[in-house]
Amino acid sequence: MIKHLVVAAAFAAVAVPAQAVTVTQWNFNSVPSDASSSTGSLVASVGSGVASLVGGTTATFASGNASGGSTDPDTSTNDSGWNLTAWAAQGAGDKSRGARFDTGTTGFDSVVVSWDQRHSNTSSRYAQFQYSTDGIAFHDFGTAFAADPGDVWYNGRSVDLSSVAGVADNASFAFRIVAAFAPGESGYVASTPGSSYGTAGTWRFDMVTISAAPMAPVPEPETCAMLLAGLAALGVVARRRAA
Ligand SMILES: [Ca+2]
Ligand SMILES: [Ca+2]
Repeated sequence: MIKHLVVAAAFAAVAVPAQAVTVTQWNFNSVPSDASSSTGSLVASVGSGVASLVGGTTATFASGNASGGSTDPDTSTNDSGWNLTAWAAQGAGDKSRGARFDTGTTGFDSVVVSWDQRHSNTSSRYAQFQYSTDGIAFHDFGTAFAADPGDVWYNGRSVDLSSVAGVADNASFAFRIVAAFAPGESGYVASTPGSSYGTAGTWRFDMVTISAAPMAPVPEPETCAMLLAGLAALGVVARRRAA
């Protein structure tokens, strides 16, 4: 009886998937609140990580509430988004400018990244998500996210990296979101139809979130041996009792 319970418990521990948790998140809001969206913070609001600019973009903080708003539960005047501009010239620098986030995934698997993103009318319509497993080389994941039109928040953009080798349990994991040429073309397209792409357009980020599942600790070989020995002993006792 005891043996059966132990075996059942062991299988249950293996079969139940760990719940996803928020590993790192940026809401870009000032701490403490200063009631101004034009001031904000690049310090992660949950966990830790580094947010940085890629390829010559510059950034300010601007409202997370304007244009319909992000999903930030803080809808006060302190709700900021990270507002990027200074994009590459038309026809140049495909996938070279945007935002980068270094978080690492040590101790976690089933990694999902999500974020809210507002496109201005003249900003690049296409936003390509890229990941890195060494912090150096970045690889496209999926096709680019497309905005149509601009001056709108596209909330809950999400990529599921759980099947990508090297993403789980990796201190060097990083990702970036960069402006991409229109598919099959040699230049950018503005987010709003009829507008012209401009280097002064803006992308605004909010609620950049890394969700993942804590990995079960891997038992040491000695622990496995002890567990098997224990089960064997229980089996002997059970047989003796049955005899
Ligand atoms: Ca503020
Ligand atoms: Ca915010």
